[in-house]
Amino acid sequence: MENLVVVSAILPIHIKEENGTLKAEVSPGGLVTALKQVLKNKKALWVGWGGTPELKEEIKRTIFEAGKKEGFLLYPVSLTNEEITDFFNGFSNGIIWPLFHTFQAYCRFEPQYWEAYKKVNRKFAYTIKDISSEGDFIWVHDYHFFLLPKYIRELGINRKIAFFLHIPFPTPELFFKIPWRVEILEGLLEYDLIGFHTFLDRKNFLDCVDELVEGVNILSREPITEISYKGKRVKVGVFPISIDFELYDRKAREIEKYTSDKKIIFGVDRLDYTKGLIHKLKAYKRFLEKYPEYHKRVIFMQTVAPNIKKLPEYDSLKVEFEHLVSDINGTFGSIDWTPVYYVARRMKFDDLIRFYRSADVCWVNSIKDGMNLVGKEFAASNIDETGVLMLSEFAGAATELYKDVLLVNPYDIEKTADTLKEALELPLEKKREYMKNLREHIKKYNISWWGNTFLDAAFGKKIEDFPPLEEDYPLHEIFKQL
Ligand code: GDG
Repeated sequence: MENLVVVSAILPIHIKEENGTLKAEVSPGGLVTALKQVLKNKKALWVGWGGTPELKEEIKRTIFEAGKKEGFLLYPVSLTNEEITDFFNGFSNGIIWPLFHTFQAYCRFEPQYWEAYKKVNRKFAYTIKDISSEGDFIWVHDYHFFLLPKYIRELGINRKIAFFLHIPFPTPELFFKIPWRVEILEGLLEYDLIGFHTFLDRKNFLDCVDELVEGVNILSREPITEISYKGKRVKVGVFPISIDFELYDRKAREIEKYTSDKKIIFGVDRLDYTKGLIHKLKAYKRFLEKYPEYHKRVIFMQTVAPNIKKLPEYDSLKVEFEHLVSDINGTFGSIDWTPVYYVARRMKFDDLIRFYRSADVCWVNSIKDGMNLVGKEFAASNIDETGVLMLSEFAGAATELYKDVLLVNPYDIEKTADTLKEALELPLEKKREYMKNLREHIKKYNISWWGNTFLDAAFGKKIEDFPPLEEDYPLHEIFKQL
């Protein structure tokens, strides 16, 4: 039997300890949103960090049971406190995440981070060896695992291994700063397929490979590029990720619209400097200064979901963001009007859909973003087709949706303020035309399209080829150990 084994740094459900008790929590972020929709009720084994340093039997079982309830087979890997600090917060989120999102100044190129990165990639390689069998397909996700296929191969395991990068790939100028740049590229080239969101990401990757790796031959062939390297062929493709259109559309039809005498501007982001939250507030403030006729006529609702990454940049971002919110509310607000409604917690899914459905403008202001699913979710939920998507040029989604959105450059505060006004005043026929086009596009190129296109290129398979997760599914050897 050929199984699908999925690897991501964090499982979709992780354990959190609160006042001495263990709680299973849904992990935030786009990777989980997307993969949950592809893998739900599929007999795929999902491997990742379980959220705690120790993996006692009780924790393993809690994760396993919580996963099964949601329709997933989850296999937690433990990380020591040192690995959480150096691999997760250090190399992955203190070097790769900022650099690949053009925040070079936030990078801390510490050699011990690199050592931890190698160690944890090796640890995952051993896990894959233990839990997979010949003929299984291994699907690895994101920037935490550039070296994983190399270590899997070193263990003598010859499985098909494919990789998808959920974040952008930087230009050579940025990538070359990494002291371990060649090892990273050589590690990546051990995958059978490498997938990116956009053609620009793929181009940047190929440019870096071309400059830095000896003995590669890039054979340009569309739609999938092939590289010959060490006697084998590596495929490199573009697979723009998407959402479960039907889920958002259906949910929106079940939920009552939020009515208000004010226009609703809506934003929902994880607390992350890449999302352009500070620039967004500055542009909103400028809008209120320039266009006082909108005072008391708009509500700006911004949800900022907490980030699992524990780094000083996120603490200072939160402080700066909250300072700006109070500055705007203190400057322009009155007893009957709060200009910014700030939600500092994860919104319930139903509330999220309600705001997507009701918003006049949904505002995605990323400084840099691999894709960004928020705009796509908004369009799928905006069933009345009256909302406008204001989208940063620097989100991968812009390369796909640019014709039917109002594009903004988040650095251009003045123009973004004007574009917000334009969005609020867009004639109804134009709004309908844009939203209709967006919805048609996202309905066609949905998450199943993404999953199928990727799995087909990687393994010659479709999602449907993997059997469903049955209630009484006989547990794989690995689960018997739990
Ligand atoms: C990475 C890449 C790429 C957010 N707040 C709440 C909430 N969310 C959900 C959104 C959306 C997801 O989290 C965020 O996804 P994004 O795509 O916007 O961004 P990242 O988390 O940075 O994801 C990104 C993605 O991977 C997939 O490849 O698109 O570029 O950075 O689904 O709805 N959900 C709920 N409450 C919240 O408060 N329920």
